[in-house]
Amino acid sequence: MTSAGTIRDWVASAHSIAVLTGAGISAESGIPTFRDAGGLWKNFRAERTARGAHQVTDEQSRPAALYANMTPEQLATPQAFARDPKFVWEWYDWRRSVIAQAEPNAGHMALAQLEKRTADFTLVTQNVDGLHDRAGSTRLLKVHGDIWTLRCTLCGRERQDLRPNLPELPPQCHCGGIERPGVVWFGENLPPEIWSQAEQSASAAGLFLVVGTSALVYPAAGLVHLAKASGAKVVEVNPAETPVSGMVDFSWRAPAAEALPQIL
Ligand code: BV8
Ligand code: ZN
Repeated sequence: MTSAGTIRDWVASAHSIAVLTGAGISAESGIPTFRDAGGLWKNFRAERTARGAHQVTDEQSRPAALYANMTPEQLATPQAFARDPKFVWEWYDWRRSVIAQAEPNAGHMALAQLEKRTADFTLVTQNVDGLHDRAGSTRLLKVHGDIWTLRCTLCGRERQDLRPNLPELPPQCHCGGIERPGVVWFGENLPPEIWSQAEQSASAAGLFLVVGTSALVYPAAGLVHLAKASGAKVVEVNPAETPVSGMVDFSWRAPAAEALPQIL
């Protein structure tokens, strides 16, 4: 029976370690995941409904049906932004306000510790929340971007803006262009340089940890298959089964903040 002890041995004997994280590692910090019941979308809608007045005026101008059952996959797209940048920004501004109230948890901290103890370590995250940065991770590849980065859609200028609620939505660049969140939307390519480093780390890893992801979004989920095919020991940490649970060496049914400190 594979135990925390066995994984600690794999950690100790691995010449290089790579990790892939998803929204699940930030769940215990109070940030809704994309898919779980509460979910990033339903909370946003619930909160808007609760706020009442503001929503009423806007909604009248929006075909309610269009948004009623929109999914993150539809909202996090260049098409949705082109159609209604203010609405998409309200979702991202709401998410920024939720993330700003959150703290990195023991799962984030354990990975920052593991980095310090491992000569060849790479942390690949799908999360845009910045909690790995705040936990002290430095060998970090943010393959889906960062919600705290703003990029001008006209001149391309990028800037960091850590204010939980932006004064103006959509925010404007000094060139007059509107700014978009510095994240990768569905149908958009991942940043090539960062992606090739992620692929390189997965294929070189002796131990590959996949933490808190439903492994449904590609090409990020493909890293698990790449690591396995390259001979890595693959350990999944997730309270629920996922499409990769059947191909990993050990699937640990536990929350990240509970499991990860045990492998140090
Ligand atoms: C692209 C940023 C080239 C924005 C995000 C191959 C097959 C099928 C489809 C495709 C394919 N290749 C491309 C596609 C299309 C698409 C895709 O994968 N679609 C999916 C939905 C089928 N991929 C793309 O569009 C990618 N781009 O391929 O470009 C191209 C170009 C043109 C045309 C075609 C291709 C871009 C994808 C990136 C999109 N941006 N985020 C934002 O955040 O707003 S994706 C976003 O959703 C997240 O970053 C993350 O990647 C994903 C959510 O997944 P998770 O993080 O895993 O979260 P989820 O809620 O799903 O699951 C949480 C898990 O945690 C659960 O398993 C749960 O059990 C677990 N959990 C809960 N609590 C805990 C826990 N685990 C541990 N501890 C706990 N306490
Ligand atoms: Zn600009």
